[in-house]
Amino acid sequence: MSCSCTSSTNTQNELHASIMQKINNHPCYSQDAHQHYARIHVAVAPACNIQCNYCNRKYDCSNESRPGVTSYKLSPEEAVKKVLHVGGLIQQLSVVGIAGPGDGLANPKQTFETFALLKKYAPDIKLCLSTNGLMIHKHIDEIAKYNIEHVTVTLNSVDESGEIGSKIYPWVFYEHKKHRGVEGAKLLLEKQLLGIQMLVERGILVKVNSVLIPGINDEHLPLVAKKVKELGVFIQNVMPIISKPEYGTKFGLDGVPSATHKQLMKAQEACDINVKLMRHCRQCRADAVGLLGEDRSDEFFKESFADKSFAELSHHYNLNQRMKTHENIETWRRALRAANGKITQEDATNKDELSSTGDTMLVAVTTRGNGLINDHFGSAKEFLIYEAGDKAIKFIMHRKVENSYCMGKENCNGTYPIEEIKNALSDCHLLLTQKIGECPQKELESIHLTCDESFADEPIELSVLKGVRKHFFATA
Ligand code: CLF
Ligand code: SF4
Repeated sequence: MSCSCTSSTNTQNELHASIMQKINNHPCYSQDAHQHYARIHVAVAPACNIQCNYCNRKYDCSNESRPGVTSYKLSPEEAVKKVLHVGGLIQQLSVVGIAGPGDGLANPKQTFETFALLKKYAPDIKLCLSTNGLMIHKHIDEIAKYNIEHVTVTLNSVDESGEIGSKIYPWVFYEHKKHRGVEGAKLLLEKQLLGIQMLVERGILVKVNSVLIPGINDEHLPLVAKKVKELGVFIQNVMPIISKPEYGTKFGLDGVPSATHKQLMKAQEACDINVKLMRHCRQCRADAVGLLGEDRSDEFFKESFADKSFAELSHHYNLNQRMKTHENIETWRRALRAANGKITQEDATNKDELSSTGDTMLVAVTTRGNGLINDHFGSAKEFLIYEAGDKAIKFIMHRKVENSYCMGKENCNGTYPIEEIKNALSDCHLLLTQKIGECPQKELESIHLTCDESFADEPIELSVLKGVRKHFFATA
């Protein structure tokens, strides 16, 4: 006979194990998985039922994408053919998401037809949906029926008065009527909270995306985080608004600027107390393909898969080979974990958990994936940023730059775009990279950034800890 507290511990352990199993190979829900597994978005959902002031319908849904890029639209059949085609070539592909270009649940027919076909032809792949949350309550049974284990809801405000929401959403279209201003914002919030509650009750893992809009909801986001925690949401992703007049959005035209790294770090710090945060989002497009840090969408033209038969594509998808590839990835991850040891403190909310002196540094890393420091400084277009002390480290964010330092022989005009990189890394103390030339190293030293290539091809996390100990704590 077992006592009740033992059985409740067992239930909790089982719940934890089932969640870990669900997120293990989802690159967005697991920070660790994003170095190893890829996702594909299929652009089957063109329409939307609300208007966000940071969105221009000419482009993709900026709740799960960056504005300024358009995707080609796909029918459900074409979408599934694309998944089979890509999944055969990029075997780390583990998730299919529907994230626009409009809202998945404003296009329920296309969305659920796609998921139904995926269940049939690609049964090993995870299904993921992103939505503004207005219509979840109407489709909750279909979401459960197709075993969609991951749903992202964009929640930018929980202000019941509708004041903050009305500055973000000029209108909401619901049951044949356009609801404007405060009325629309209140209606949207009511349906979002109801929808999230229903998803959580069904055991579906919910991620909340919150767009950080300085001057509008930045001070309010900790309250969103608090609500998100109360609702049992798995993870929150605070995404900085990307805003420029040329994107043609209301905010862009009104001169609202993009949120800065500093503003994002401040907002993350304020929300971190309440909820587990996703910090590795790449604000990818509605037809994104590949690992989160890379964009391979332009490699896959419609002509390469649309006219092929499902039989031919299923053969190419090769379930058995994919299974073996995923087993190999898991073997590699186990080895990597053993090498890195227990040095990350993703839940640390104060510096003492990272450092015996209370001092921490920011460390930038260049990588092409697989959990290693395996990218040259010259070719890096993004940097992983860790906060590190002598005891432990914590992943903070990634930072992208428009241009890598070296633009390749074809594009080289004798100039090197270092200023943008210096700005992106201005608050960092250490750069760990596979290789860096003397000239850029001198440039970076001018902003007090130490460069070290002695950890080339080594596991990232262990190297970050060893790196700060070597350079700043003298305990290596
Ligand atoms: Fe796509 Fe979104 Fe699923 Fe991921 S993205 S639908 S949960 S599979 Fe990921 Fe891209 Fe960020 Fe989205 S990095 S924008 S959080
Ligand atoms: Fe645009 Fe997405 Fe907002 Fe719809 S939900 S208006 S597609 S950002």
